[in-house]
Amino acid sequence: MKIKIYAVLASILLSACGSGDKNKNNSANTQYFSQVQAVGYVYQQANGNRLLEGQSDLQSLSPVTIDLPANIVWLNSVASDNESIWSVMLDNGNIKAFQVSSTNAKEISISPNHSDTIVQPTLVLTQQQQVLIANVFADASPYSSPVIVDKENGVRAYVATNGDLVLKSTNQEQRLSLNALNYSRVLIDEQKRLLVLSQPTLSYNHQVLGQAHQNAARISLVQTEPNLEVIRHININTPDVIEGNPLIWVDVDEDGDREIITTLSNINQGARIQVYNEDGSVYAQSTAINLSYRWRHQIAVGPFKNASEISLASVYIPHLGPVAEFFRLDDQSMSIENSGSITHSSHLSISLNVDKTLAGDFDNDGKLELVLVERNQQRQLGMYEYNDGGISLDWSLDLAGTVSSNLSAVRLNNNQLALGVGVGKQLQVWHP
Ligand SMILES: [Ca+2]
Ligand SMILES: [Ca+2]
Repeated sequence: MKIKIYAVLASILLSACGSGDKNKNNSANTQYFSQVQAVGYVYQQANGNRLLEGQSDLQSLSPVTIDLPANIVWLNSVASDNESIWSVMLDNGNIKAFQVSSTNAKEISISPNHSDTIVQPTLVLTQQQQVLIANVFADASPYSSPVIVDKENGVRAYVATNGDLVLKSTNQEQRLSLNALNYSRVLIDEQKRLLVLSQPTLSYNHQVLGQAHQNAARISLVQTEPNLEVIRHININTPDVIEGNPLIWVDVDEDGDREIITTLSNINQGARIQVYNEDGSVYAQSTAINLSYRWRHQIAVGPFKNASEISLASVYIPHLGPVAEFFRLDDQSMSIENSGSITHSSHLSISLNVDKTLAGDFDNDGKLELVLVERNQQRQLGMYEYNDGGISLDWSLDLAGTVSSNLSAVRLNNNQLALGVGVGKQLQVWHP
């Protein structure tokens, strides 16, 4: 695999670091940073798992509501002691940030504060309290978020528009000609290895992210140290493809090795959940839907049923007739309990926003809730719990408007959870 290393004139690039006062008609510049304190991804965790640790009682809180001049497309959050910082990417390209507490919200500076293209942001808070968007604006795909590889030195990895996977720091750039999908998430583990979708394919004509976004025929496992290099490609054999981008890369059976959770689809059977070992062998797989053009949306891995069992929460056919599914993962059985149809869903329409859902304990009862959006009006969040008889709507939060962004949640330093969502021109945050 070809690696190109470019020396970059760090002094020139550092001088381009934004002050937050940039002329908003100019394209945003890529910023260099170091000593990262906290990172906020639209998909919550850098391993793709949309699960929050910690707990809070959101039902006892009134939301803090912030008015904005345009609709919120993407929402990111990080903790700042027992308060939190929220950034919004608006549909006019403006980017704003707010420091939020249980009773108050104040606007704070963020850099850049405008992007000519709507990007999927990664929010960074440095130890010097700078609030930054970590995206690379020169050649990065706007449909993918950069991941922070090295917090101390601000090294990040991203998918370029030409399909390269790029590792970038202030004074060095390494590129891998990976044929990565432009919407692929870049996941990372504790060894600074990356997981990326690659090898676009048109072999199955059903794209849940939008017609312009092909499916993937390959998962690439990549090392970043000592050099950016492919460890292994896991090839998906026809007629199967990987449909959608919410890969999850966690150790589901606590044997020390991570598993890779994917949604595979084909024209004959629709979608199934397939879990790979890192060597490319199959760890477990679910049964298929057995209807073509029907998708499953894998969301979060955690102890949904009880503390001693690890399950995957997924939504079956999220657009047409959603069913919440919990697959047992830790014993490889993929045994499943269905709720029957539910009135909320995780992916409300064909779009790149697969993040209108997450999981955590938001009512302080020690059990996880799967948070979904009401399907018709999209003005309510539903909190679904795994019960002995199946899955039920436990409680809900009414919203001030229609959901327009991803859901975002953050664990504060006191272990409490805050939850936020963009509803058109308003940001609502339930903050303990
Ligand atoms: Ca494992
Ligand atoms: Ca709970």
